[in-house]
Amino acid sequence: MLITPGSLLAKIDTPDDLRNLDQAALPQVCAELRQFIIDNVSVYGGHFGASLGVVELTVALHYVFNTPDDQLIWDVGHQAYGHKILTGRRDVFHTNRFYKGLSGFPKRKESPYDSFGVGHSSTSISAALGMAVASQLQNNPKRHHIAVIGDGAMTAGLAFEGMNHAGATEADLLIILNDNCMSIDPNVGALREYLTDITTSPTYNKVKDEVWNLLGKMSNFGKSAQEIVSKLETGLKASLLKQSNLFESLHLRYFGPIDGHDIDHLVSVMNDLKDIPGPKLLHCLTVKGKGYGPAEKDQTKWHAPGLFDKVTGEIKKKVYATPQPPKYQDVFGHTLVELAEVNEKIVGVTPAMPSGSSMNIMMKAIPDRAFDVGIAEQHAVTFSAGMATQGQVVFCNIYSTFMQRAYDQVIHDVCIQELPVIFCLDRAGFAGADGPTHHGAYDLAFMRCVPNMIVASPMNEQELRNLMFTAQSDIIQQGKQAFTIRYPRGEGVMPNWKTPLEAVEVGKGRKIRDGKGVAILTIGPIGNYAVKACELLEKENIQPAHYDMRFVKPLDETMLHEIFQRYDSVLTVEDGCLMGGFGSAVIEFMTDHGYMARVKRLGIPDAIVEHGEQIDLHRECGFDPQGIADSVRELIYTGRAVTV
Ligand SMILES: Cc1ncc(C[n+]2csc(CCOP(=O)(O)OP(=O)(O)O)c2C)c(N)n1
Repeated sequence: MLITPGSLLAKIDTPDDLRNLDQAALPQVCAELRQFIIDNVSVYGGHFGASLGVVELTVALHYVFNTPDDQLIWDVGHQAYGHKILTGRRDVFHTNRFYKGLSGFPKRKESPYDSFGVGHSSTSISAALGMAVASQLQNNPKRHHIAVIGDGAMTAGLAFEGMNHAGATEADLLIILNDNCMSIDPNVGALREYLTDITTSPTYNKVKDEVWNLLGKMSNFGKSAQEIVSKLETGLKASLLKQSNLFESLHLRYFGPIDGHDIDHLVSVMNDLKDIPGPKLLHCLTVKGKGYGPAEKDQTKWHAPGLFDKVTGEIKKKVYATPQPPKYQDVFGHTLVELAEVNEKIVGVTPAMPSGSSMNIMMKAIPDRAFDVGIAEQHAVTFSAGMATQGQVVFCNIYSTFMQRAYDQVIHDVCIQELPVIFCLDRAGFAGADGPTHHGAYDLAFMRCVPNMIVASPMNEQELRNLMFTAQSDIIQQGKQAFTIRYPRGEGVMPNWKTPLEAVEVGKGRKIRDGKGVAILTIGPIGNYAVKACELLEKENIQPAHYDMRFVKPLDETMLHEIFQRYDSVLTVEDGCLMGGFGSAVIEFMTDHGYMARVKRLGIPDAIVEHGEQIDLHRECGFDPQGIADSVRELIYTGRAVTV
């Protein structure tokens, strides 16, 4: 479906075209940009509310600053659709997030206007500061560096590390705080309260307006006048405004709050700020979903709503004639409550993903034992460790990709101290349309090498429930090991998933089927592809055995002895990186025990795999059902494996 831009937007091929427009035309540009985003996302999907909320900011930034020479860095990048559309990607925007299409996030390879690749939050300040300091070193004092960061992303330690450093420099850095009171779910924590205080304080706002007017008047009078105003402003703020202390105490000059939807004001303020040296922060108030009623009303739902009818606001859901399997995240959420109702020591922790992880089910059912700690993965892990020292049974749910941030905490705060924290890693394996920043490719490799860590992955819903049941059991909790359970994004395979809870023996795999010649060893839900592959091969009278190993650590050594004694060809399959992952573990076992089988490993190669539907990416890497079947055939026909 062809989406036609409005008449002004149709002529903006680069920000230069935007900058050639009269400022009076900008409200129309904003309206057309907003409409173009609505038209596109309703039909092609993607993130939604965040981009609508920064339409005016986006237009103002490209209008005032000389991009791409001036460096503009979007934090997270899920709000950068307007930026992409204004920077030469309007006519291919319908490919956004599709296989081989535009990335859903800024990406350096995609455009010179994407100064920094993003996806994970809270990197913008550090990256922009790095650029600003490099500009100083390279004697380029005219270049501006702008980080646009949401109030959600601002809660992360990394953002504060960046500000702490920035405040001790003279770097030309402008931080735009895009404050909409939302993360994906409502933003949490003391910073949120603080920002609300600043925003609503009448004293502060009156003084701020006076200072601003003065600054505007004086800016025509040259540098010394500006310096006087600047001193006056700082003095006023310091003496009168307790609320401004947070940013200013970090030596960032604080401006705002201003209405982030008033395009004229934004342009004039940004023009003023261009001439103010050093690190500074502009606090803009915006509404997530601005301009699209349903998205303004239910901001969490409209963060990434899927396809919808833009006229009625109805989100389109596929309708099925028969009951469908649930999402793994929902099995997690409901099972956690089921367990927590019996085991009072259970608590849940999520870093800013209540809806995404379905921790919100426990937050609703047992609010005092479920914690959203903000975008703070490192804190989430150490906070969990702290609770575990006191005997709480902690389910810390973190997306596999975001767990990368908290690796040191896993080692230093959990495993070295022998604390039995339970890590549930959602979105393990290929994340799909979110792409390489979000793929959960590495967790098997980085978790299995840490001592005092059990690593498991369920092949279906029942297995997930049983692993969770096992992890919270006294025998595991009285042990000295953390317990990682990784599962993917999306639906499982069991419409009737509410099976009775049963303990699983740690380090025990499951034989799915006996076979001849080749044994397929899988870990996690990718095992269901192997089941399909076996069905395909059956028609050719090829009958590989299939084992769901269930644990990457400890491996089921009894089962592996049986496998290497019976089969001379082994195929391992994992939805994770090949280097150091499950297949590597199997090969280590083989050499450690003197076996000499032919082993082929399927998984994610040592390369950045881009975005697309999960199945497209599995196919690309050769471990979709067809790819698995092909590998079995290869082992059969080119190897020593014998079928009878
Ligand atoms: C390290 C990390 N943790 C979690 C996420 C998931 N995530 C994506 S957007 C988002 C909310 C960001 O809130 P904010 O910065 O305020 O932007 P808004 O969506 O409100 O515009 C979260 C938690 C992420 N991208 N990176």
